[in-house]
Amino acid sequence: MRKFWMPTLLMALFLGSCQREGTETIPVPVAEKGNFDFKTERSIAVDIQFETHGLNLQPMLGTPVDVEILVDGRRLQVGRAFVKAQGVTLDVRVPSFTKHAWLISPLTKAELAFELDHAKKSISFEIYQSAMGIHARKQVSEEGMYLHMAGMRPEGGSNSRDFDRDGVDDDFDEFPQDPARAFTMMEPAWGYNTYAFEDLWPSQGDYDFNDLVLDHRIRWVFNGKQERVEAAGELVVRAQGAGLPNGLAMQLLEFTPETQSYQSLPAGLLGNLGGHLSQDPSGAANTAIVSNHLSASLKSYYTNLNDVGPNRIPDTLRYQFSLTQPSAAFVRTDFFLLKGDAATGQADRSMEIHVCGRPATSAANTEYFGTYADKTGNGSWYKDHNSMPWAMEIFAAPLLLGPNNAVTGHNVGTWTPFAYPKSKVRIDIAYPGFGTWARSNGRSADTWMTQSLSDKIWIPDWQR
Ligand SMILES: [Ca+2]
Ligand SMILES: [Ca+2]
Ligand SMILES: [Ca+2]
Repeated sequence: MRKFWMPTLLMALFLGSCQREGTETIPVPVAEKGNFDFKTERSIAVDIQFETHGLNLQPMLGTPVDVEILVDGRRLQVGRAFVKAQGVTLDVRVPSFTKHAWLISPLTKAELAFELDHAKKSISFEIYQSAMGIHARKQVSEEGMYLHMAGMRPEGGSNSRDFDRDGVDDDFDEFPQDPARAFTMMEPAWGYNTYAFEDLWPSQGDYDFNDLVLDHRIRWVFNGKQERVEAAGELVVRAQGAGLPNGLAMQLLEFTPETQSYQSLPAGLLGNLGGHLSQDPSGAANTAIVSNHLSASLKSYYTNLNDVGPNRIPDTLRYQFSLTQPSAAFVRTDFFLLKGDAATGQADRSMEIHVCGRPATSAANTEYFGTYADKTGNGSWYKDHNSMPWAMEIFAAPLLLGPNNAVTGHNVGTWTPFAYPKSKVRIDIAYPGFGTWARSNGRSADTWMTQSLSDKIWIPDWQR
């Protein structure tokens, strides 16, 4: 179970090319064998079983352990778990470029440092990160950590101040009188992730990834057992192609670190939809509709594309949902485009365009798979014959490296939104590191999204 996934050394290949009228032929940067899913993040599963190391953390029960990473010279909290009798377990999403992580006890300031790299090494604690390997950077003594963490705790402290008896101390319980809720985590921890879509699927797109551009963040509520119970999120529609009456939908998926893949969750988990989420009439498991016609759903129509560029403040669509039972799974929200049908003026529920590597729902018409440029099949989802995706979710964190901005609607520290390419400008032209990143299966140039050619991207007016 606690296996490291050891990436095999893969040859970088140029497969195929993109021939477009009036432009030169440029090799498309693709990953070999199509097994690269263009992820700009890692999911790290942390599982520290203190008991197996003979440690008694009784005095620490109910107190948090935080995960912090280094971003732009600052350490930022990206996850939190609470010490249980058995140990600490949690999962966090971090940007791919993350090289170091720390586990911190806010109570005692004790910390463990970890280095994330591609090597497979044994570790003193049961901490694993399946895709790239996570191992102890310094051999911090377990005994030392125990003494330090435990020694700071007042006598008889454990659970003595847990009013609602959910296993989380009042001092750290965000809902101290609610046994069903204990704490919240924003994902990403700052800023927004950006979904960027091509909407010509199953035909080949032009790789400018601006037919629909959405910023997204979500705040999950956990109970004292580290299980997810409900969430609320925001979708900021930043750019939209004018051609089709596209829609947007959401499904809940489970992410499995061991295989770095997404699976369906048991049906019926998604409940109590609110805000801009409504029942999906297709009956597909754990899905909801955001909009059957995004342009019509928005207060003002805008494209933010073509020769005009971004000229409108984007609308923010807010939503909430709950889980019908608390889930310990690594639940992820997957927003997918419903392709517009010009004949009906509505989105076609059966034409789903997902971020690559994420499975279609049962409502998708499978007859489209394998047609035109689509090569979905054999466990590979939504990549074309050049192994390029139709959609990506670009993790927010690296964009903190950008300039300071007080962004209207995005006023989150120094976070800078992903600047999408101008119309007809391929993403690997606008972002010179993209090709290196793709050809290396994400090993190199993992901060490609921070280095663009300024005349190839749109920098929104409202950003300045
Ligand atoms: Ca409590
Ligand atoms: Ca509580
Ligand atoms: Ca496009």
